[in-house]
Amino acid sequence: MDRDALEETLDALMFKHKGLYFEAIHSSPKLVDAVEHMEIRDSDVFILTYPKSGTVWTQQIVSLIFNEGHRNGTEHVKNIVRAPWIEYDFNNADFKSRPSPRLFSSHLPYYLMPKDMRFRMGKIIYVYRNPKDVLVSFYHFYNLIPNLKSVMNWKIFMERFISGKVFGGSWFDHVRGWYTLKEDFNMLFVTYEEMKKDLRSAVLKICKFVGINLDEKAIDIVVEKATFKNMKHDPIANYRFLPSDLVDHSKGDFVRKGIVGDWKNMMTVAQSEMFDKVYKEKMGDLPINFVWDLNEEDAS
Ligand code: PPS
Repeated sequence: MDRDALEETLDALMFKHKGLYFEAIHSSPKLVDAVEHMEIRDSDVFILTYPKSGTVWTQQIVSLIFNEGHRNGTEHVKNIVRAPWIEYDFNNADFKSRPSPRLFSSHLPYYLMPKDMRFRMGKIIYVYRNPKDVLVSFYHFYNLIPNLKSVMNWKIFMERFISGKVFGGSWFDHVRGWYTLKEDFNMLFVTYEEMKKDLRSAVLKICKFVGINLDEKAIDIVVEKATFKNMKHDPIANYRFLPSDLVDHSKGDFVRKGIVGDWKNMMTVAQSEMFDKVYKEKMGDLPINFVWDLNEEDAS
């Protein structure tokens, strides 16, 4: 497939609304618009991420923190039911009838969130990850889309990621927007890399933020059930329930590699340097540090 044909195929998977690209099968402009007017309860907890930054992992952690039945294994409810998406409709969830505390998931930028949240209503756990690993994870994710695997092109995908022509729009705008507006919202910032480095501390940090006190044993269970080893084989975390015309499960796992620094296996030196340059231009003025590799611990 030549470049134009591939770009056309990728474009057809999305729609653009209010400056952002959305996956077209589970969302619509109407659904996105409705989010703005969603009624918020103070006890609501939102797992907020740019795609491929640790959403499913955080859904697992938060759901384990909130639900004893999830910890002791008596409930096998899908993550998307425990913490439904607000801008994507997978299961026709009726938000209003849900008992508090309600958990939600979203990839939205700050400006499309429910209006009430600008008055610090509800809680947001914002998980972010170094963008080179996000890009690589995203590329592999697109390869799971039927018919794309054989035609995907790493170089073209990288260009599209940098220009924000992927599900969720621009990583740079997403992180910058949320970070800059953080005082307007009731937010906790957690990085994928800190979760990787010390999962227990990240779990405790989240517990403190959402105001839940678990005993040591319960914390042990949350941590154990949220390890990569456990989630790698969990059919729910891997979206195995999605039909094969949406996800080609034979091509790989959604919970794929789960490491920090996988970009080194994908990017050439020239590509990495080009990305660094873009990163510096777009994010250089922000006091955010990323860990690009857990061995190096370099934050630049
Ligand atoms: S999505 O599509 O936006 O909801 O994807 P998201 O869940 O945000 O990101 C998927 C990546 O998260 C990794 N993951 C984990 N890493 C470490 N530990 C655990 N437990 C874990 N669970 C999910 C998953 O493997 C994807 O990253 P990559 O780099 O592709 O492996």
